[in-house]
Amino acid sequence: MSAPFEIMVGRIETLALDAVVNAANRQLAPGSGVDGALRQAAGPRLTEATKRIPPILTGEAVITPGFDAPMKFIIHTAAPIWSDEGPQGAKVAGLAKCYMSSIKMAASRGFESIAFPCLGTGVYAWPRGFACGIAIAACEQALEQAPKLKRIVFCCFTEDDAKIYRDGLGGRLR
Ligand code: AR6
Repeated sequence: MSAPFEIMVGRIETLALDAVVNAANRQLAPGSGVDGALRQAAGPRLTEATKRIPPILTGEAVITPGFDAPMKFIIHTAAPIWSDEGPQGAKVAGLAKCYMSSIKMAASRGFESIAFPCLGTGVYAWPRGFACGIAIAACEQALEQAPKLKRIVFCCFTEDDAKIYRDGLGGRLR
C-alpha cells in the first residue's frame, strides 16, 4: 500500500474530510489559531459540546461533530506546551500521542480521511522542524493499526511549513 500522506497549504476549517484535528487546550476552552477558526466555522454548537467534555489529558483525543463546518467530525487533542517544566522526552511522547490517539480515534470510527494542523507550533511554541519529525513518525506508527485510513493530510498554514513536511516525508508522499 502506498503511504497515505498528503501536504497542503491552507485553512483546516475549510476541509470536507471525515475528520480534522483541533489544536486544543486541556480545558477545551475557546482559543485562537486552529481552535478559533474551527469554532467560527462550526458555530456555537461546537462550544456547547466542548463544555461537557473537559479536562482532557495531554495527548488524549476526544471527538465532536463538525456541526456547521464542512468536515464530518472534529477530533480535539491538546499538545504539551514547549516551554513547560519537565523532561523533553515526556513532551515528545505527549506530542506523538496527540497524533497517535487522533488516528486511533479515526480508525475506531472507520474514517478514511483525516487532516492535522502542525500541532503545538503556534501558541504552544514548538520548534517547527522538531515537531514535524515527531508528527510524521507518530503517524507512521499509528497507521499500522489503521488500515482503512486512506488519506492523512498535513494541513500547513504557510508554505514554509509545507516545505518542512515535504523534506521530512521525502519519497513517502502520495
Ligand atoms: N488552519 C491551519 N493551520 C492553522 C490555522 C488554520 N486556520 N491557524 C493557525 N494555524 P495553534 P497550538 C497553524 O496556536 O500551538 C489555542 O488557542 C499555526 O500557524 O492553533 O497547539 C488553543 O486553545 C501553527 O503552525 O495551536 C490552545 O490553548 C499551528 O496551526 C493553544 O492555542 C498550531 O497553532 C494550542 O496551541
